[in-house]
Amino acid sequence: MDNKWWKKSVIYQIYPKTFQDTNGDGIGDIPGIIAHLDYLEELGIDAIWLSPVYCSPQEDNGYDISDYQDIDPIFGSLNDMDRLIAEAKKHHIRIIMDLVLNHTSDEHFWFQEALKGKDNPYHDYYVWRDGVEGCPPNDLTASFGGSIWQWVPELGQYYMHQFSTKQPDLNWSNPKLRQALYDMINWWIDRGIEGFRLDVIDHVGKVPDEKIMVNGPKLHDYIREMSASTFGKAGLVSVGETWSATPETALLYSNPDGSEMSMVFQFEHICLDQDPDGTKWDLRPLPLLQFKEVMNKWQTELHGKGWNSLFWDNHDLPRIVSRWGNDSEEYREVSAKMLATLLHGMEGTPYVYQGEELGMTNIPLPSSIDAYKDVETMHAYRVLKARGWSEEKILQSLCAKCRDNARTPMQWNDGPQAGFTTGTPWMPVIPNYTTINAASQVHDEDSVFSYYKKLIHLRKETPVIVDGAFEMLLPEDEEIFAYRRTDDSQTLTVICNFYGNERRIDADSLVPKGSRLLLSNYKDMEEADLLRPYEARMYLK
Ligand code: TEU
Ligand code: CA
Repeated sequence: MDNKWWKKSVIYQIYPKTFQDTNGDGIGDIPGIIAHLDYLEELGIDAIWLSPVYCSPQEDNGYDISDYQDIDPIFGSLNDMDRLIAEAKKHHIRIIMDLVLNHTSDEHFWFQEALKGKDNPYHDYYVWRDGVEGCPPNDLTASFGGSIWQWVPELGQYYMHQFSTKQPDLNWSNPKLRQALYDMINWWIDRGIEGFRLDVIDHVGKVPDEKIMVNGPKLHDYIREMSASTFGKAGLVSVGETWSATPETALLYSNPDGSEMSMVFQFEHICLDQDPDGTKWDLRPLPLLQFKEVMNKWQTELHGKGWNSLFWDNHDLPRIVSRWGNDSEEYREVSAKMLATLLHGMEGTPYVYQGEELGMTNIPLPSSIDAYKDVETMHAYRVLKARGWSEEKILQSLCAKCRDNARTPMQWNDGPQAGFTTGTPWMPVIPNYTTINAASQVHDEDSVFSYYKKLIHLRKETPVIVDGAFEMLLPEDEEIFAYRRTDDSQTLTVICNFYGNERRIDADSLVPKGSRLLLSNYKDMEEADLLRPYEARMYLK
């Protein structure tokens, strides 16, 4: 096994806006992260992936950057960032920054200059097409609504934006733009940043004239050039966000020769609980057999030749316990632990999204759209209305899937505003903070927090979890997710009852003789052949 630190590590994602406010303005900030480094060290994570804290008009909560080399005053200052890097290091925690390189904010200096004229040196940093007003170059639509083409009357040109109109796409075919991005990345590396998450990196090689948005012909050349000029050269960790990834492309992205990135986030499993011909709002229950096939495929096809990332949640996704677990009072903890066991026994680098380690839930079904704030949610509301959906049906769908679910304040304690702020939080706290919060879990051995802590430690102590070969057990079973990991000296067996009913199994045939129970989400094993609701077990031999 090679000694890359991130192969034995767990990375924790922080969405700074809702992690911890320290000055009462209702918005989380960098000093708030520094204040919780003890908590994160206690959990045992090795690195923080920090969602964007750069200067931004916050159209898309920081994924619209107006200055890559400064911190938005709502989050603090560059000085605070330097302090975070230094303090985190004392806690043995590395800082991974989010790089949004496919687009900037329209308020970025480069775009402001680009608007000044076709011969401005920054004009070609963005994607422009001449056209006739009212006739965009093609009919492609943007993620957050409307055409990807926005008319600028002063220039008689359209600029391209795959997300909101306030997020103009950068033109990666311009080598000057690419170099400017690499210089910026190196400036952060010099400040002590130890890794990067690359937002929608599979989009940067777009060829709009051929309607190619992802996996453009130059994509891998660009990534290799960037890596060789920046994080790859420095030997840092890098993770690409790639909704289009297949195991085949992931083998390129995460080639162990280090020429591209360390790993990518793939979303095949994440898209299974939607109508395959529809959008994420067209709900369907998770098809367990298909889910098992997908996980099996990624585990086996990347083994030894690439590297997986493992995640349930991030700032764009609903909370896993509400999604594929059971967030009722009775089963919330046990199902959150089951899902954690299922994921943390696999090969790859696990990511924990803030609050996941507490079993934080989705926002309860709201009575009106006013409960939500996200630009994607607002767009979806208009689209679904136009489809003729009832208010009730729309809200149910948004409740299940919208990104706001992940963006409520972190639940620190049962005091006012869950301890997140002394002011009014920019996003309301979920009322269940009185029972689901960090303060009540950190010292409770049976809490979801303590369970995550154990899983994180197990990865460090158990080589087979890091790089053992994966084998799916009971592939045809419609209720149980079970698998085995093996290397030369160890065998790990993971058995999870995915649902809330009891199930009989033949433990002897699944668990090798001489194995011991490493971890379980139930206190006492009553009967080896009986799995209780959401029961999860991890055995080691
Ligand atoms: O997300 C990529 C992306 O395509 C999302 O819009 C995704 O499809 C959606 O959230 C799922 O419904 C990244 C960031 O993670 C996201 O927060 C940004 O809004 C987006 O890029 C634009 O930068
Ligand atoms: Ca604040």
